[in-house]
Amino acid sequence: MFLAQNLISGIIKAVTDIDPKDFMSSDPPPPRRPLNFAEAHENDEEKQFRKVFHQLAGDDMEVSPPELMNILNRIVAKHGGLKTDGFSIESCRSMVAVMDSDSTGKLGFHEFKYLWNNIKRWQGSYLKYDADGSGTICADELPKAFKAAGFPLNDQLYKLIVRRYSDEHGSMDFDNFIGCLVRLDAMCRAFKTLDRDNKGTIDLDIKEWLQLTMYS
Ligand SMILES: [Ca+2]
Ligand SMILES: [Ca+2]
Ligand SMILES: [Ca+2]
Repeated sequence: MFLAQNLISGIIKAVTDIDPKDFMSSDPPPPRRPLNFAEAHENDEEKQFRKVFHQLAGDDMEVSPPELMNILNRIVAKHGGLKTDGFSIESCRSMVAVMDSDSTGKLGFHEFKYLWNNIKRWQGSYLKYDADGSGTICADELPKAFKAAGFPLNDQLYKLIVRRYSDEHGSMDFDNFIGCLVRLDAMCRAFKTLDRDNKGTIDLDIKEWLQLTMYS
């Protein structure tokens, strides 16, 4: 109990000087629409993306965690500037969980497109802020890269993120960078949704807390 209190007051201390209004978490994917309606209103770019999506997702038209792992690892293998030991199934399960707005256990077209656009954007920050060209984001490159990605945190949170997502030398490789930002983005989005009166605080009971943390 004492330990838990310590941990919680530590977390609260770490986050009090942060204003959630500063976070640019992206808007949630739009609700699922009837397929015919959705397809009839798509522009060329979306139609093109839907074709690619069908190939990646297979006949169920949903991307499962192993499918996501396969897709991401094929892409990073082709890209020399991104150091990574590959996306793990665990990190792909987590990404699917936090993006799965309609609780199917997989990513549908809009959920996937949303994730995809974010990964593309964050890949840009990764390459831009890898100042020494090491292929990884070191601890001193991290604040700039995260700020550019839309998340101005404080020193304590950056340290905590390095402890959780970087290697023993403080370097974060590409799969960890993306895994971390997908989660950070989703958690900020969840916070904003729950903070209905926009006061910067949320009120959760144990059931809501577990629903949020256990499927993530
Ligand atoms: Ca599938
Ligand atoms: Ca889904
Ligand atoms: Ca670097």
